[in-house]
Amino acid sequence: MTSSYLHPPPSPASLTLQPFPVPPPPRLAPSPCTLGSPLTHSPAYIHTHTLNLKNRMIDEIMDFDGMASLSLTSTNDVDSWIAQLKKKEPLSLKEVDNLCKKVQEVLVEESNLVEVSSPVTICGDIHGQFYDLMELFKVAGEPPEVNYLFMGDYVDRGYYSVVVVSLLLALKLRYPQRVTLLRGNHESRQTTQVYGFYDECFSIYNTSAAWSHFMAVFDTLPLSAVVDDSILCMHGGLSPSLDTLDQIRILDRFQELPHEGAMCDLLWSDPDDSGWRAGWGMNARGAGYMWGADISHDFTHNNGLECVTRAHQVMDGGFQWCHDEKVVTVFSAPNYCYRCGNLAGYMVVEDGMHTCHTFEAAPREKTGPLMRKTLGGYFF
Ligand SMILES: [Mn+2]
Repeated sequence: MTSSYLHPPPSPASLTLQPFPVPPPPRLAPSPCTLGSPLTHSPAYIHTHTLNLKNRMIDEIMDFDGMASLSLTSTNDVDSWIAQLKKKEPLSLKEVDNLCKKVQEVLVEESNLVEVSSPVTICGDIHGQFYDLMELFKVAGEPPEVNYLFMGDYVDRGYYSVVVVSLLLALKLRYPQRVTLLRGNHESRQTTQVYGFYDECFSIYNTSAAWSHFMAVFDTLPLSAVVDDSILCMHGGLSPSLDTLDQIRILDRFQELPHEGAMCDLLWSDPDDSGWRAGWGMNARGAGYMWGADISHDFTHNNGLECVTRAHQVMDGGFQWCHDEKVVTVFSAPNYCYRCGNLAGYMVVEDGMHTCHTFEAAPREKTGPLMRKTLGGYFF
């Protein structure tokens, strides 16, 4: 595979820029603030799950290109949800419940490591920046015309996490083979209770029920993807507990994001570009590791990969390569938190090439109310 990409403007500081460092998650047993529970594999759950799958089988029809699809009525429902969400109007609580239950049925069938074929457009953090997600679709194309792989962090920080994550889940439900959604470290109970999503759910629905429905979906999101058997994608990065792709495949991901271990590292780690033999190091975030270029070289070589594509860190130029071009960070929230001034990036993989592109934030006058009472404290 040949590669072709544009280098961002030099910005040595951007690799380590952490304008909003995430405090370490407490390394404690579940506390009283850990609301809700992961998927319960009780006999009752399994019974319901089996029934749901059976109903889905009955509902399914094959659409024009052979994809398993929802029944005509359901498809119309999902299309109307998508149209409503594109207008920035949240779904009703009942619709959120319905959407979350249906999309879980799709997600539980996916591997921890989703195998994706090009052409596909790979994106990093979105963080509730609705207008900027619309800008991405305007610049890079919309599903289903363009296949998308999102690498997590759909919620928190921005003003419109509810409509952003609802829209992405609805697109996943509508076009399951054309949209891939991975889990980010913000798709967790603990992080969303600190960085805005819980409060936004509560302010819209006057109950924590919608938040609980979304959390149940987050517990089913895949952890990683591999594009054309060549580009490994995840939100954070590598783990000292993972030497092979098969070790990712056998993890039990159906749970709240743990504070340590392989699943945690995939969603929290960052590359360390300080020297060739950096090895494994502590991560100042308090979760995940820092890994050096030596690790990237060995991991890609041993697993027959061209490179690792990940998100998780804001990049001034929207994307940035490191580790001798074995690792690229792609961040898709332009002007992160409406004040960082960064470009956003995305990576297009097609015809055996991968090319990074950038886009700017949507016009400021369209970004809506600049302060929301329930969110202001987390920004300033
Ligand atoms: Mn992140």
